[in-house]
Amino acid sequence: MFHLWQKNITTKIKIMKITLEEIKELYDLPFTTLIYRAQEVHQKNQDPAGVQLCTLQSVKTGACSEDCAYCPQSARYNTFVEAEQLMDKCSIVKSAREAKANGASRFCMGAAWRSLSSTRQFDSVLESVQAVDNLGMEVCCTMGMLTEEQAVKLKDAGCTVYNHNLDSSREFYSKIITTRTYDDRLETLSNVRKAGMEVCSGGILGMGESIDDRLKLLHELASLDPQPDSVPINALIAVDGTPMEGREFIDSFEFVRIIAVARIIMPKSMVRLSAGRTEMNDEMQSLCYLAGANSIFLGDKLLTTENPKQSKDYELLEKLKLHALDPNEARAIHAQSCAV
Ligand code: SAM
Ligand code: DTB
Ligand code: SF4
Repeated sequence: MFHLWQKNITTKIKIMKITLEEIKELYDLPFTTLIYRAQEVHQKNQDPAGVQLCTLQSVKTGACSEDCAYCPQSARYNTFVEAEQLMDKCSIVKSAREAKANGASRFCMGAAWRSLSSTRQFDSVLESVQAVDNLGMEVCCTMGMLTEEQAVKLKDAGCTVYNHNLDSSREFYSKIITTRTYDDRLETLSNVRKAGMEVCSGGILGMGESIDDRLKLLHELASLDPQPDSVPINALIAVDGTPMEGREFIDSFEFVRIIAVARIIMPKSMVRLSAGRTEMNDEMQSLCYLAGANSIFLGDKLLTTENPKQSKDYELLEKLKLHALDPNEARAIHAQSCAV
């Protein structure tokens, strides 16, 4: 079945359009065959022992006007998050230096905004981006909706990647967010591409969506042309005070299957094991690596919630004899698919 949508053309890989039906067939394969297929694609298209290490810093926390049902930073829910102003350049650079010293190659700045609406704050973000870029780190931002003009300014300041998740299927999206639309999301992704930044886009699993919703999300992501450079797969962290409070953690095998399908249909993308790793034991995370995940967030905190201890992550990588990917290696892998 592999040859149906993926065909070697000389040395380059041409991504064929995959249908939702084909994605469903993959998802329903016997687990052993699915993992085998994912490994086959992984070994051919990625450094099989490389894991990209990214660090997150929340540079503006809480008090967000949006109503994303999963998010502890929405002003509409009463959660543990305390709102903080936009961090200044010096504090951001200090945090980036620490991340670099700890082995991270990508520094991702997150802001709880609907969009970058204030000129003063946007100018401050541009200065911080430039300063982190000067440290020689790969700079990523995730700050809500962007116009094409803003995207160009961010890119010119040294931001190489923009994270903006589709989060779920088009149908399920309107059940978890009412303050913006799926098309708003797609438009920002298109502006990011037009500006020449890399696209990082993925979603969240375990919010009450069906398996079909998850596969439709993968179909949307894989149909972006070019495909996203990285695909973060988050497991919902059900935070008290949000409408998701008390929701059970996603089934491990359903999660691993999604990682494997993502790897098969987006062979050149970095597949990032994102939120929810504190709930996953070493065995489950190893299964995710086996299924084709090759990127994680390193550091004790995500934006506002906990992440595994860094020392614990390094211990597991060592046990599995996996190594940290340097930024150029990760970029070179994806560049091959973008050249087609
Ligand atoms: N405000 C920006 C936005 O919405 O694009 C950037 C920050 S937002 C927190 C980035 C992503 O974090 C969301 O799109 C969602 O996928 C993920 N996220 C937020 N809260 C989460 C939670 N409780 N569990 C898992 N993932 C979560
Ligand atoms: C992504 O997909 N996951 C990260 C990053 N992109 C910005 C954020 C996860 C946030 C989890 C909840 C929190 O810590 O606030
Ligand atoms: Fe705001 Fe982003 Fe959280 Fe939605 S996910 S409430 S836009 S910070």
